[in-house]
Amino acid sequence: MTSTLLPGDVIWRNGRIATLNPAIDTPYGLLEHHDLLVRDGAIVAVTPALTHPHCQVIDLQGRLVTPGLIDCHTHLVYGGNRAKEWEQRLNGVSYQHISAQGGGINATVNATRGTSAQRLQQQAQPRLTALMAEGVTTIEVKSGYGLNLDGEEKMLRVARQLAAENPIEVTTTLLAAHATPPEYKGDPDGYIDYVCETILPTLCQQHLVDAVDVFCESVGFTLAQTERVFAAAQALGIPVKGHVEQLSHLGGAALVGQYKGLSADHIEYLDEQGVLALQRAGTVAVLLPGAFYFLRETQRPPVDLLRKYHVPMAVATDINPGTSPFASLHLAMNMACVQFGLTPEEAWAGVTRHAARALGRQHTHGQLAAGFVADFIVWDAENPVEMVYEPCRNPLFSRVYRGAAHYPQGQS
Ligand code: DI6
Ligand code: FE
Repeated sequence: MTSTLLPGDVIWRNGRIATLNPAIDTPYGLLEHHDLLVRDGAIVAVTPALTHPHCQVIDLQGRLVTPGLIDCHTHLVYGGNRAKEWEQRLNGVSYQHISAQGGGINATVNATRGTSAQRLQQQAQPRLTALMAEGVTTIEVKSGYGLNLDGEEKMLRVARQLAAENPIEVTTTLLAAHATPPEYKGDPDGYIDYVCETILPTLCQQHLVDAVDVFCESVGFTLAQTERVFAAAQALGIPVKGHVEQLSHLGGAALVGQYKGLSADHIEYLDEQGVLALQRAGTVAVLLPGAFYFLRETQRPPVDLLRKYHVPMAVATDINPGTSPFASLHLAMNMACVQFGLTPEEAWAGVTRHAARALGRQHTHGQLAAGFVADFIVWDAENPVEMVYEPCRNPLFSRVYRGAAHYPQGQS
């Protein structure tokens, strides 16, 4: 099968292929002097020196190749920004005071509701472009700043439109249970009714929802409210994930495990019981060091316990205007190493194969192996550690999405 070449096949010749395939027992699953055989946007083989009577050959000239990066937790689409609020906070104004003046998540809800879909898309595009320029080929985008049917639908449609207009795969997550909107002030249970009975089923029916997320936190929703949303999602056959144990320990990660969720995200306050629940469920732990940094947190996620129980760790940007205004997955990898003690190889697994699992795409994305999508990055770098070590120097040479190469301006 692997050596039967067909017209139209493309051989990417002589790369140093960091496959991130855990079955290959070298750092990063690295294979020297290997070729990638690509057919119809997918990888058919990773082998040494293919012969090529009829098909196109692209010479990698010994360059490093990795899987395309996957940012598995983002709030990429939003209106406005919260720069003034951040400045106020650094000038000593309390978060409660800012919230009482309509700040915080609800400030972004206001701005997002008041911005047209077209404008939201225009504003999200530079953030997406920045991530793509670093080699991101799959991204998850959450709703959560509409908090009513129209607003959530608008955000998810913008995410789908970005996918239609860019060489990137976008998965959409409904985060209607992000905060209680002003119309339901004092009645979060009433809002959860509306989420479960109206927003979720309507948007699922429109095929806008790949997964469902809840902000399970003292400033978000209780464990019981979270469970109601998870049960409604499960009844519709939609996988769940959670913003859990970020600022306190409520038991949200164990609940995500109970629902065999895709991922438990943030998890600074996760305990050993919660780690075991993730292990049993096969749920990914998503680390978000940008939010940890921006909020000047001191409680670190339990990386040693996650390692001990072999819970896969992903790393994502969490890009959002309130707690992580960074469109850089390289920087998130660097922060995961510096702040949380991941090794660079763990950080790479966190933005490739483990991030793929957090999106339910572990059988097709996040590794360079036969049967996986032909999403890969060619780098002018010796070693994958360089992108983690020096996050502001981007050595991307070319970005290949479904077998088609995109070169940054000025190269070809
Ligand atoms: N956790 C966070 O850190 C963000 N959302 C969430 O669930 C905050 C988002 C924001 O402040 O706009
Ligand atoms: Fe988030």
